[in-house]
Amino acid sequence: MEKVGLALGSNLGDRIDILQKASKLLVDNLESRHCLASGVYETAPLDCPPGSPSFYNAVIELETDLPPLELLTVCQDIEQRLGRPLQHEFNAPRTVDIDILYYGEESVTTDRLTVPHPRMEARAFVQLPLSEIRPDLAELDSLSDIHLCQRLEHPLFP
Ligand code: PH2
Ligand code: MG
Ligand code: MG
Repeated sequence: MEKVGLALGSNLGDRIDILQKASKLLVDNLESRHCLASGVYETAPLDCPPGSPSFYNAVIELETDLPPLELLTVCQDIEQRLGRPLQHEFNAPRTVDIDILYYGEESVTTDRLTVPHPRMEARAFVQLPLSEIRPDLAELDSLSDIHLCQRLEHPLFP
């Protein structure tokens, strides 16, 4: 069993409902008995097309026996079930994006997947929720976009 960190983001549709559904589908599909869930943050879009709606972001940690690429397939299947087309424009608004942040202590470099996530360190919309569940892994100093993240009252698991 490996502990895996997953970043969830939604900026299209009923964002809280979609994040809650995605979290439940992940726990159910992975049959994970371990689950750490951050709060949900509303965050300003970073590196997205002009006029993109704001995001809801959260991070969860689960455990799985699946190897990294099979875990990625599960994440992509759930993205599609929740209305995200498999082929999509770069950073276009999406019902849900599920990114693998870390997979235990493993590094993965393939065409489909790079773990740890190459951009997770610089992003407040990842580091802030991560700091709630794994403060040992988060680095909050020197984040330029931290003021663009607002913690909401909605729980990920209602
Ligand atoms: N995801 C991106 C690009 N930009 N900005 C915010 N605020 N939240 C995201 O989840 C996000 C983003 C690429 O997946
Ligand atoms: Mg992403
Ligand atoms: Mg993604």
